[in-house]
Amino acid sequence: SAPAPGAVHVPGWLPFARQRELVAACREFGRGPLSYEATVLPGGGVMSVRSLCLGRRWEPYRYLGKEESLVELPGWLVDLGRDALVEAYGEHGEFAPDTALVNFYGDGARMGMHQDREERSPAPVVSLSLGDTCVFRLGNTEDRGRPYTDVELVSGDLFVFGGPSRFAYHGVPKVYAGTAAPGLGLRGRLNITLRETGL
Ligand code: MD3
Ligand code: FE
Repeated sequence: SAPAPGAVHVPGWLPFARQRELVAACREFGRGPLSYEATVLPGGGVMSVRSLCLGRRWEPYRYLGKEESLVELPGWLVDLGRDALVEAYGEHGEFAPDTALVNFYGDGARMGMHQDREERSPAPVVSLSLGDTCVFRLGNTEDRGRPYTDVELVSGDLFVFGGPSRFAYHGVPKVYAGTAAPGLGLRGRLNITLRETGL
């Protein structure tokens, strides 16, 4: 479905076996030189979400130079991002993601309303959800308030944010703890976003 212009939600896009593989891969990503870390906000607050970045490295509010990339973005994840765009728009339009941000939501974790403006490319953002179901809030491009649309994101769902939705405020106000399928191998929620930094 298309909850806003340029935004496409594809419930259940990832087969369960693929979800399990992605969960295992996200666990492995955290065993190498990188780990899932909380981001400190400009005002000193600490985010409840813990994040890890593959490929072009992101640190709070900016991307670093390529030479500082600690773990390459795997080719299979680039391919999955391109497949996602074909699913959402019928073509990938030369989508060439160079970074993946993986967010882990443990007990009580949430993400406040924000815009993603560090990327220098107009390319869409691909989002894959795994584990616990959450409420995802897609707002407007003006401010954090109304109008916004609340959408439940379930494990295996694909969401693509292109066109006008690319610079919309968005957040995750609620995660429903314990809703992940028992066989998935995950307690909590993971979200993988694939992006072009344009750097
Ligand atoms: C809409 N992550 O990492 S994914 C983020 O579920 C982020 O972890 C949320 O917001 C999560 O920045 C939401 C969906 C998402 C990602 C990027 C967007 C939605 C977006 C960029 C523009 C508009
Ligand atoms: Fe975001």
